[in-house]
Amino acid sequence: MIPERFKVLGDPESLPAPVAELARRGYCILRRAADPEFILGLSAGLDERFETTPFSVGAFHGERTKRFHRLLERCEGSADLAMHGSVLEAARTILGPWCDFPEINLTQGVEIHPGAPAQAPHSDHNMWPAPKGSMEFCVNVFWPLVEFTPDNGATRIWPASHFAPRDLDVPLPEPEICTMQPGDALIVLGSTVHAAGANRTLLPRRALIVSYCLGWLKSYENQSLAYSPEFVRTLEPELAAMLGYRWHRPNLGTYDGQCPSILLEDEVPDALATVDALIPEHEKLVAAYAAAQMPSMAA
Ligand SMILES: O=C(O)CCC(=O)C(=O)O
Ligand SMILES: [Fe+2]
Repeated sequence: MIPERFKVLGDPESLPAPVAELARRGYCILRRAADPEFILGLSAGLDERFETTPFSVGAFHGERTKRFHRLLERCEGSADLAMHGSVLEAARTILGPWCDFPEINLTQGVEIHPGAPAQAPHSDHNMWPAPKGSMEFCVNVFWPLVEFTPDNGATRIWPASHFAPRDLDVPLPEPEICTMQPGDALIVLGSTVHAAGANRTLLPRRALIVSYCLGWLKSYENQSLAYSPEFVRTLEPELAAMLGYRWHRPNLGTYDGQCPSILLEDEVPDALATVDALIPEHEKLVAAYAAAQMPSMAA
């Protein structure tokens, strides 16, 4: 069984396996999605960044956790994770029915330090105050940089919790503990209840998070402030688009009335025409209205 909203994706049997599992269970783990050596190399390059990052403030993020953002600029190689083929296919397939293309919601390095209590179980889509149940708002991907164990805070997941909004009066059942190795990737729907576990060991539990959301939403991290045009010019166009450097029909995320990819050109004119970026339905409406005006204009 899959929730009603995924029926638009077609026959579950013909979906890529991770997407079918996301639709059925609300999460999936891709084992060995990346080379463990590559992941350990990324982690080694982040020692100083984690060292200098202050502890988070507030009970949700957790005061025994460290988190930093703007990963694409701060962690060389992280663009490969953001653009990982199977992960991106899953994000695009799940979010595709409701937007032209997904955008990056956030990129984050996270350390759950010794003594950190378990995080409050939550669904990440609750950051958007809109009715839930008819579409997915985001797809999150956790890349462990160390082994995730039941003792060091491995992510906890409540399977099938993506079927219906959670009733806060009903206690949650026992979660699945996502034990994983560097190189694995855990993909979680925005509707699925999950949380970081408690760290009862002596070492931090370290991971990277890449979250994708509907291309027309306000994202957790303001991507186009996080990454300057000078930096984005160094990225591939599909990733630049997911960082706010492509407009989203109809007429969203524009710069001076045009597609913001203009900022990636060598010269940006000071005087620009405002250009339509409509969806076919709007184009038809506008054209039909213009056609209906023709006779009276001629008279
Ligand atoms: O780090 C984890 O295992 C989960 C973190 C999480 O869900 C969050 O910060 O929203
Ligand atoms: Fe979360």
